[in-house]
Amino acid sequence: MSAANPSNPFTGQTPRQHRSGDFTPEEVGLAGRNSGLMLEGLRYDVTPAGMHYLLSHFDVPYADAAGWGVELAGTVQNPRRISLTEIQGLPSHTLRVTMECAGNGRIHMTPRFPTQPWGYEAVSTAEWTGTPLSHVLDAAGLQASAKEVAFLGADRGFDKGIEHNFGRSLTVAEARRDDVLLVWAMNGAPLLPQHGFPLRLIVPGWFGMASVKWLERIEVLDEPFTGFQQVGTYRYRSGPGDAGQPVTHMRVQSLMAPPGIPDWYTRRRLVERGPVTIMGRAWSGAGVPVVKVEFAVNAVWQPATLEPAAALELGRFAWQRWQASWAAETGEHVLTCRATDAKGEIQPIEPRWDNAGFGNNVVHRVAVTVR
Ligand SMILES: Nc1nc2c(c(=O)[nH]1)N[C@H]1C(S)=C(S)[C@@H](COP(=O)(O)O)O[C@H]1N2
Ligand SMILES: [Mo]
Repeated sequence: MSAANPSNPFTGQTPRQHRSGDFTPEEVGLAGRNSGLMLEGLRYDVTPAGMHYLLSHFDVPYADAAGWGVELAGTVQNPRRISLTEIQGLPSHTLRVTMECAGNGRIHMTPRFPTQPWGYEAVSTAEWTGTPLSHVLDAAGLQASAKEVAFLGADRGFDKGIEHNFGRSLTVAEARRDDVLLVWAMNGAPLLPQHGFPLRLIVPGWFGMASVKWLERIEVLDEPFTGFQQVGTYRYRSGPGDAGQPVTHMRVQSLMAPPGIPDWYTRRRLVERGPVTIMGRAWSGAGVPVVKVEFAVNAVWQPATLEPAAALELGRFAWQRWQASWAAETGEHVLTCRATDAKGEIQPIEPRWDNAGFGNNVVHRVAVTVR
């Protein structure tokens, strides 16, 4: 560690190296703070708030709703502060949205990048109530030169030696979509502190990092946003030297609720022989519906029954239920599911490499013993 900059004790940190095998104490510490959806929770159409997956980079801010407001700044006609009460007075609606962390599936890449060690479980669905962001952008009055809108949270910390508030941006066109919401309620109740109380952004169809929590500042920019969470991470990169491509929408994906009962430590499943109904969920990004789910026992594929995508606005961004029948025979088995979306994208059988483990939509496999 360098002593050259006493105001930043993290500048001289050794870059993290990819690794295999045992998890580091740091990875285990992050896994204890940031929880995943317990896969049995896939049975709920809407994930109960306390079961919703969680990812917070820094500390959860201790926030007071009474004094909360959002600073509107940058290339706007009326730079101003808009209070939470004023935002809540704007026309509101509720959207059912499936949100997935871009790092979901990271531990299935070998070697893995040491950070939040997600398996399959960083995904959930909630009903978010708020006002379209466009109402607030209209109140500020965007100037013609505006290109991007940046969203800054109240949480602050360091990553790779850089001190910053968590912040992300969208192009003006994307930010103006009527499904991009400023949200104050989750599943009909005020946001929980860890999910962004008292106000967050929800960007349906995108990976979770776009949905900035504890939103306190909106900055309209004439040029691309260069905040750390926009340019220093969330890029698909083949290796450390690659500039890469931005991580944006979710990829086609499916999961199953593991059948039977688990072993406490290994999570291996025990199922009784005979007919078993397997259920799960499938989704994709950018509001693209899933059109096919397949289910395999020991790599022999069969079609699953798939609930059609909701035609209604309420469910356009929500996962779809699927189910399949299995005549379970005594022995050891591997169950697998995979989805295909309306654009013809299909989940890969083996993970695609990414330097930081982003965007892994490899098929879900569950090992089962039948007795
Ligand atoms: N301010 C702020 N917003 C944030 C984050 C954060 O650390 N700080 N994490 C992002 C990431 S990476 C994800 S996946 C989602 C997770 O939202 P949840 O914790 O409500 O499930 O929030 C996003 N918004
Ligand atoms: Mo994330």
